[in-house]
Amino acid sequence: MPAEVKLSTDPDDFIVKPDWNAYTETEHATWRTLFQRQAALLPGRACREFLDGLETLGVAADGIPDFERLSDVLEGETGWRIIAVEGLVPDDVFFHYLANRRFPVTWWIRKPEQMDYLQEPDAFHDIYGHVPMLANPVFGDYMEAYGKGGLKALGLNALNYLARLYWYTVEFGLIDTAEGMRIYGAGIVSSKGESIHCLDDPKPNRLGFDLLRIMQTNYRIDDYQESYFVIDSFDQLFAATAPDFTPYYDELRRRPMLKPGDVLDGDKRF
Ligand code: HBI
Ligand code: FE
Repeated sequence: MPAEVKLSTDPDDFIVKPDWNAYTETEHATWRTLFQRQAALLPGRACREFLDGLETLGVAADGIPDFERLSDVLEGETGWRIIAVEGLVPDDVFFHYLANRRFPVTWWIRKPEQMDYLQEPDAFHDIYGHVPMLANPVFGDYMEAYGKGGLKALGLNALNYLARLYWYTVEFGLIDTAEGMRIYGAGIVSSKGESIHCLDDPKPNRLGFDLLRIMQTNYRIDDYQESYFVIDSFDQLFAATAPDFTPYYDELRRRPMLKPGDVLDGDKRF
């Protein structure tokens, strides 16, 4: 970790200890409904690594998982642990967690009237969406490297660029597999509507992964994505993001910013 980064706050201050027994039957029922909706949709849509992760970790339909137990199983797979938090944490704290193979999981779950849309992450998005991929060794390494890169980006005033990489990969990424186009992004697999939109709707662009192109591209937080970026493999993603980004940021400052729906001549289209 770069020594020059001094955290704004003690990262331990954001960690909470939710009492699993305090979840209500309504809250577990919300989890079950969301889980079953996605379980009906995701075979043939989500990538094998995600579906394997759910199974390996025992993330299941019965109810909101016990965080400590889930964390212990995950640690046995890849050394990652989950920590419970109230919600969004400051950027530097978020990156510090990732750099140390800790994934912050929001402990609360949405209300029954919010099944289809949330502005902020909740336990279903964070656990169902993000945690299964952390059981994959290559993806786990990518997330750790992203955290280290995030701390570095803060020192270089380049957070806006790096945040787009997270958005278009970790949250809304697609992968081209031998069986066809598949989802790995947490923002998609935790959303019924977007799980269908990203693969079945002809409107959005599905463009080949291109690191600098992604970091030039603004994203929308208020609607389904207009563009998705497609990787060939998790090894490709890890390798492309391994170099020092400092010269990339210099290059990006010279490039124009792109709108979410823009398509360039050089883009590979799927
Ligand atoms: N905090 N708990 C939490 N979860 C996030 O996904 C998150 C965050 N803080 C900041 C943040 N994400 C973003 O700044 C990064 O994606 C860049
Ligand atoms: Fe997320």
